[in-house]
Amino acid sequence: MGAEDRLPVNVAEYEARARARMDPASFDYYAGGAGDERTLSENVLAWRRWNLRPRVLAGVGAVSTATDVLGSRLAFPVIVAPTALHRLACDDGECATARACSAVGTVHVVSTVASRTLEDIAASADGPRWLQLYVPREREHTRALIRRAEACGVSAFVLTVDTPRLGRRERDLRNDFQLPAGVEPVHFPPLDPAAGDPALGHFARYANLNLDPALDWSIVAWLRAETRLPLVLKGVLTAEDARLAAEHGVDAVVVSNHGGRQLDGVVPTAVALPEVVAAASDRMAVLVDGGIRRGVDVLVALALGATAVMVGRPVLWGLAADGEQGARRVLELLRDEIEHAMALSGKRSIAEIGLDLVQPARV
Ligand code: FNR
Ligand code: LAC
Repeated sequence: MGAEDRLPVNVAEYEARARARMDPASFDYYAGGAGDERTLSENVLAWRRWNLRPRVLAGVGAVSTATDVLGSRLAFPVIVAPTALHRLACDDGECATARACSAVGTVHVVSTVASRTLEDIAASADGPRWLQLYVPREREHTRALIRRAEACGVSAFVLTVDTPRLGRRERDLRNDFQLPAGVEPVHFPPLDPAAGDPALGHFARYANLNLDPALDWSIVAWLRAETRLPLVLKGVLTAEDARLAAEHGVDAVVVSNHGGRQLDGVVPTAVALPEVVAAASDRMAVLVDGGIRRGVDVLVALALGATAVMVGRPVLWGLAADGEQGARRVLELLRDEIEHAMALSGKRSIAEIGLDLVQPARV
């Protein structure tokens, strides 16, 4: 049996398969980060700077990975992060992702930069489903998107706060990354080809025109007045901002550096997580994403105080390798790795995972 015939056995093998199957510029858009890609690689390494402290004879005949986040039931504590343009990976795009999430029992966070409409996504699979928001200058646009999302059964909104403008991704500049024919951010207004900074590639120009760099904390009150659904802020890396988020009454934050795609050199999320948890986890849920590739990374995140994690690229690799089935299998691999690591470290439920499970690696 050749390597191409058997199913990948981990996320890294899905990445290799995605690389072999995708158009190189689209792969680079998914895989790449800002600047020297320091934060991109440090995100992955930082989870591995923790070791587990397993307990024995803990009666792990039955292990449950289930948990709840903001009223949504998760079969395991991994949420699909909002990522743009799933049709770069497979034709069904976000509709395939929605079916994969529904099959495994987790939340799909749909990006504002989706390449399938919210209505088509909602028709493809039952939720739970949240919508990530980028807020352009014309607030009417966001108001209309919120109404559409509510009509589609979305159960929370995720405001991304680390992107007043797009990060400088050198792979995309080098490739002059263009959207392939037929793949579009369907929730953005159509691009005027003459608008925006001509020094940037087509996609970056398009994205920047749909971001409001002047956003400040007053947007939280504006969103609160627009919707009664839970509000999550994604992209918080400091205790200061976590406290402000709690004071503004948000329901959760995601400790995130956008997968290393925004400001290169910012702190890896595994390092930022403890200070955010200390500042605010008594007042709101704390989620985390960035560089999570293994079930044991998820155990470390939960031990450090996260309620659940999000994964971005792993799901894109699954989609690119094998469409809906690939995305589903990536999520199942993570679920099985979490269950296995819980059994071998003596944890029967998510609630039993605490700070005593980890210690800094000293090798
Ligand atoms: C993203 N991310 C992102 N975040 C967001 O809020 N809105 C978006 O549209 C996108 N788009 C996007 C596209 C691609 C190709 C990637 C890789 C990422 C960031 C994403 O939600 C998440 O924070 C990171 O992907 C987490 O890091 P990992 O799991 O990819 O390492
Ligand atoms: C990205 C944007 C769209 O990371 O969030 O490419």
